Amino acid sequence: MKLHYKPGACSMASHIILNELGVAFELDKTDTNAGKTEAGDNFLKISPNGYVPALITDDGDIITENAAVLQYLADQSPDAGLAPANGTLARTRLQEALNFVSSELHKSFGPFFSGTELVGDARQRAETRVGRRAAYIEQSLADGRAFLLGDTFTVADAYAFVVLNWAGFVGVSLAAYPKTQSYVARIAARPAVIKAMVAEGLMEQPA
Ligand SMILES: N[C@@H](CCC(=O)N[C@@H](CS)C(=O)NCC(=O)O)C(=O)O
Repeated sequence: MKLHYKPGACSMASHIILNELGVAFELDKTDTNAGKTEAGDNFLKISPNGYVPALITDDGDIITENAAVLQYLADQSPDAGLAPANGTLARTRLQEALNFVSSELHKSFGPFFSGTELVGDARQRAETRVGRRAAYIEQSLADGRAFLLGDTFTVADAYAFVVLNWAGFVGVSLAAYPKTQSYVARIAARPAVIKAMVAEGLMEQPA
């Protein structure tokens, strides 16, 4: 398998899951602005929307969209328990969480990455919107559960972690959401996460 990624982008969720699964894979650092892959291919021919993640399976099929890539990866190794079985209510809950992370939490960070400096009222509005989405995560963790679906880490947690981790990067405080902060720290400590962050150049290898 090959994962097209950009350092620190949402594609890191799939990178984390590939590490969690311990399967063989290649990485291709992709320049979405230039539309070029590290190997020199035209990325728009691989992913017509021009964004990561794009996963190329061992059979050469191309899968895009975080929610689809993450579930595909989890389904390759069902014994790893990174997604509940298809057809169950628990799987629907996973899809509910993945869709929330994708269309609500992830997109709430859009204004911070628009390429235009975010100041004044526009920044305030964007911060408020991130805060609303973080508040929902906080509420989801209110019963003391360790992860979004309960006490088991799933692909939705990898995706939520990557997006929540952007808060520090763009200078948005999550201090009002202590359970969410602990949740982020808990996931950040996973060896698969550290490995992905080191490989993407986001942190040094811990001693
Ligand atoms: N709907 C897509 C969105 C993916 C997305 O927003 N990818 C960003 C990185 S987090 C990207 O590649 N942006 C570059 C671009 O749009 O040129 C998904 O869920 O996979």
